Amino acid sequence: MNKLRIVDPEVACWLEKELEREITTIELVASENFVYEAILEAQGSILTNKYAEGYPGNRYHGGCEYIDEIEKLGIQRAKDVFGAEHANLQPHSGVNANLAALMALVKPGDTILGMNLQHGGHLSHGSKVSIVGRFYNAVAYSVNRETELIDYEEVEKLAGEYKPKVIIAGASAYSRQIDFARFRGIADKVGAYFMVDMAHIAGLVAAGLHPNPVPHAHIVTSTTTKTMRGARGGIILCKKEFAEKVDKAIFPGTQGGPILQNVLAKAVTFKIAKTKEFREYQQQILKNARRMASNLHNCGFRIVSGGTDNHLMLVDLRGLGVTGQEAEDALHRVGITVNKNMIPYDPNPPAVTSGIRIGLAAVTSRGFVEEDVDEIASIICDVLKNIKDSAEYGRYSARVKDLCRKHPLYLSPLEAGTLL
Ligand code: DSN
Repeated sequence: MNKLRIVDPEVACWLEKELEREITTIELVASENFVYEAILEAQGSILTNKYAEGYPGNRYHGGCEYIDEIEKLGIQRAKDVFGAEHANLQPHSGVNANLAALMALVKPGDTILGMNLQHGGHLSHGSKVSIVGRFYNAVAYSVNRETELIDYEEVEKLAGEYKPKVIIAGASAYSRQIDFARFRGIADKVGAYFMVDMAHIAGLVAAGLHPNPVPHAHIVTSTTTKTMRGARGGIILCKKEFAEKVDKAIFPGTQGGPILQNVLAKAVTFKIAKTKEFREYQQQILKNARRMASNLHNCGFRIVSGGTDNHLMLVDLRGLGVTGQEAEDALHRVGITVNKNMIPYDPNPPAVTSGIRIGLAAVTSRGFVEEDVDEIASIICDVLKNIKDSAEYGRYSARVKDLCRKHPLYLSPLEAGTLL
């Protein structure tokens, strides 16, 4: 940061503050993570200088001989990790990946069927406030009111009724495994394409700890952040028959030049994803998530759907008479970061909510194990059960700082190991 401090001390100061925040607080936002230092180096590299519209061997700018090698390597690694026939590493983000995937499969005005945003889906799966909801005739499926699991019977019923051209599976706030084979069966029945957005669970999929959607879906999109713990940005995986359409939907369809430092970082992400340490990391995420859900349950909180199969959970706070916003604010004051989140059939609006979402990927990157999760859960429990008693907040903050000191950021076993 030496140069940045000289050139722009004002933003350098805020950047240092953000680093301090990350080091001194407990990060439980389910879509966030702490990347490997190799990823930071790749994303801060001189590839930001380069333009390379097009694809390896077929560019619209000169001087791409090394870029081509990097992108080809990244594509090959992505295909290896997920068993895909084709990969595109250029989407700037998960939403860009979803837009391009839809552009490759359907025309504006066509009907698509995705998961209800308020039941755990993503904005870009058809919400009216997203460009996807404006371009396409989006219909949404729900989770069952009793089980809070995806209602596959409703998916089938809606698919029969609306005859969508694409059915989308994948979620931002769903803690259970998704039955991709069942989705594909429904899609085949009505002649729809099947698309999966695996952004949240991609790391678990890469490690073989969540069923892989790639064999079932026509197109799979993802980000390489979240559980992948890698580059900022999106990817698209697909069968060979969609390769050309997908590539054209990214460039020139919806993007210009790729962000090459991110493409480089994606290549590194996929190299790391093949290591034994990465698999162990993903296993620990699952152990930590289960431990958190069981501790919060024992403390009297209701976990949506009764538990978790992945890295996250939704906590229903209605029993405490606390809203999601109040919980987020109170936890923030003691140094624990979560986000308020709608629970299925939430009586409160999105800006208030009745729940919080908790993810374990980031703290697991710091080296937190089950006994540390016990302490986080105990702090959450104490804060939320005594939310009005702010005199106690100092004590809770001290417990948070103790945990952060125990597991300093950016000194994980993987960094210390022989790989990087
Ligand atoms: N939907 C955002 C989240 O899950 O936090 C990002 O994908």
